[in-house]
Amino acid sequence: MSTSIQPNLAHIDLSTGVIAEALEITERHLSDMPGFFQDQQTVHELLPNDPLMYRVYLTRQDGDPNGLYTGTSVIEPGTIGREYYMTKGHFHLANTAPEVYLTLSGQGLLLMQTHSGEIVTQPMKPGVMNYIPGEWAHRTINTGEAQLVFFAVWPVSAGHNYDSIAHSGFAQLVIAGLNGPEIVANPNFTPSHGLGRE
Ligand code: M6P
Ligand code: ZN
Repeated sequence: MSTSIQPNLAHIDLSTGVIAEALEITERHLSDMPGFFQDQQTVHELLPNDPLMYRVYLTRQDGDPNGLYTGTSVIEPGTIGREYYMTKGHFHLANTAPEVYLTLSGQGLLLMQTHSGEIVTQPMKPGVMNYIPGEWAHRTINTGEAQLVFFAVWPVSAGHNYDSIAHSGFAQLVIAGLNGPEIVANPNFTPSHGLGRE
């Protein structure tokens, strides 16, 4: 008798993002993001305390290559210099694989960009769904004073390509201005135009 993939159920706390049945919890601290923030002096000062930037709770359907991952991400509030806490950001290895985010609590921004230089920025707040097409790198940024909590769904086959973003950065930075978040050009962005294979 063959074993079929079983239906799954998970309990998600809508304010904290904690998934009771999470099979994997990933924590990313400042030390996991070398070179991601512009203000290296502040990074240097904060590294001994190595603050938590975000957690990812993941549920998995093992053995289903055509399946979907589901998870939550919880980004802490805070800034490094003037830049808000954010995720590393990535392209998908299978570069046609899309992803969906649904914000559960908090406030933030979603930066998206393609290898050919297109840029789209979308707000994230409770009840907002963001659809990220394949080929668009994506990074989330907590611009609020509480945790930013969102639910995500993406294909098992997608995979994460961190190298391109770690090397080039995003074209835009989100910084704390006098009247709230400001989106500014990243002076250190090195576009990977035309490479398309990272
Ligand atoms: C979302 C999804 C995950 C991703 C996580 C953190 O939950 O996109 O696939 O791992 O955010 O983002 P990153 O992997 O870029 O650190
Ligand atoms: Zn993704």
